[in-house]
Amino acid sequence: MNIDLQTKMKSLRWITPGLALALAAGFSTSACAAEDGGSGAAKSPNILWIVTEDIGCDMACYGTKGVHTPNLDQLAAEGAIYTRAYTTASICSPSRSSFMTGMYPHQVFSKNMRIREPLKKKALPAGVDIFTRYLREAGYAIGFCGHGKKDWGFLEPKTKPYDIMDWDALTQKQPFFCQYQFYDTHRVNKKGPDGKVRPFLACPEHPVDRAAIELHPYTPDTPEAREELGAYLENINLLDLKIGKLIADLKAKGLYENSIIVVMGDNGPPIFRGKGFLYERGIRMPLIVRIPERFRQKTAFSPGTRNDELVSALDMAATFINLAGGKIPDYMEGRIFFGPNKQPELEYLFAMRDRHGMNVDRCRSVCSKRYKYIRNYVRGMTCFENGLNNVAAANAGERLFKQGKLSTAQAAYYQEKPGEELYDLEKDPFELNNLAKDPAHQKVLAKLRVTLEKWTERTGDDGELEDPAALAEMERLFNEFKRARQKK
Ligand SMILES: [Ca+2]
Repeated sequence: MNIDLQTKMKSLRWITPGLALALAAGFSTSACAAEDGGSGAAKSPNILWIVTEDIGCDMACYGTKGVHTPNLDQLAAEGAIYTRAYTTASICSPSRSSFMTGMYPHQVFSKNMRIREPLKKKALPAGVDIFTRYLREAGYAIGFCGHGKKDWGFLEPKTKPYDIMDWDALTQKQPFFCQYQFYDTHRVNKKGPDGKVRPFLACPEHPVDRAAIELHPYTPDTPEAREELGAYLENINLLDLKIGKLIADLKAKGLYENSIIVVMGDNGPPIFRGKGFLYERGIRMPLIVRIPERFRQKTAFSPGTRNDELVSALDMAATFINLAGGKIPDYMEGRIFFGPNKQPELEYLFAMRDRHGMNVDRCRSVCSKRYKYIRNYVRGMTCFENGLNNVAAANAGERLFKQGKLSTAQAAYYQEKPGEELYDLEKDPFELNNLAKDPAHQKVLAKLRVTLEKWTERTGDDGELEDPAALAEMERLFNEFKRARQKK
């Protein structure tokens, strides 16, 4: 063991009364005791942080029908399921840049989705770093396993963010922090054995019945939408199988009862109102936390808890550093959302969307426990243009829209976005009834508008769109790249 005295002292807070008695009696209570040189001190917990892709709260434990997710459901049954957890951006690069630093995307120069020449990536602001550094400083071995996507919008910092990329090698170290990533729920557009291009990988073990899927009311009900949503849900079944194997391996290694497990997504699924949008489908992520009994203390939750606190992806950094007994840097925006020193729930969470590829937009949102306010700064755009164009389900919906065959809720996707949107999430969870012009809600609207403005000022969100000349050059290079790829 290579933990300094300070870290060891901090780890003592994890001793439960029962364990303290056992230790006093000289019992070896776990497989870890031997690694502690026989001192009997409770070790700091391992932290296994499972990061999944483009996913919503679509597991059986969240109430979704027709999926087969026994492993995630079991984690939720043994731990806590969070129903109001949000990312800060609705697409990979800004979201990941944000949760890996504990800062909002624009604070780390990453509000736009990926930076290509001639736009230059910037280094992180002075003093800001990837949060894994603070866990390493607290004595943790830092692992990065599974799918190796970083996708940060800033230059990689000089301090190495990860030490070990091999799961078996990492789990030899105690305590470890592992960011274990799965790509499965990301769209792949691969040819299947029948030669047909499938948007997602299949899960033959647990297929999803497309006809039985419950579509959200804003989704045009077409065979294309059912196929895409069904394929996406089937991928969640596939993801669940893989997470099950990972947990089985953790158990086989004797580490399950010594590891805190956190499962979360990076942004919403690539379907209507999902990835690319600040609606619930775009930024509300699944979040499941399991704490082994030996690290559960009075302030922590009991197994099977449903937690409706507002939690941000920004909270991961602060929470993990705290679990490791490290020092949380002052610049971080997040709070400790569980564990010792848990901090109170925030009144508001903020999210943003800017340029995605060549799709320029600028939207901001603030949500409270009850309401969500969205500000759309670029006018004259539809959701269709803003996100899912060239996707079969969206195109099929457009055909019906042109024929006047969509409901009001479905048609909104193909109509100009309003400048301001206000939703009562309690009464209207699908965000169908925009209250921004409702006289009865002007006070709420004004309050959220001011809250967003204050946040804009405090966090230095300049919101400026990029230089049009640089964007035009980037578009030219992007199209060149696309043409070259098509020729292959
Ligand atoms: Ca993603």
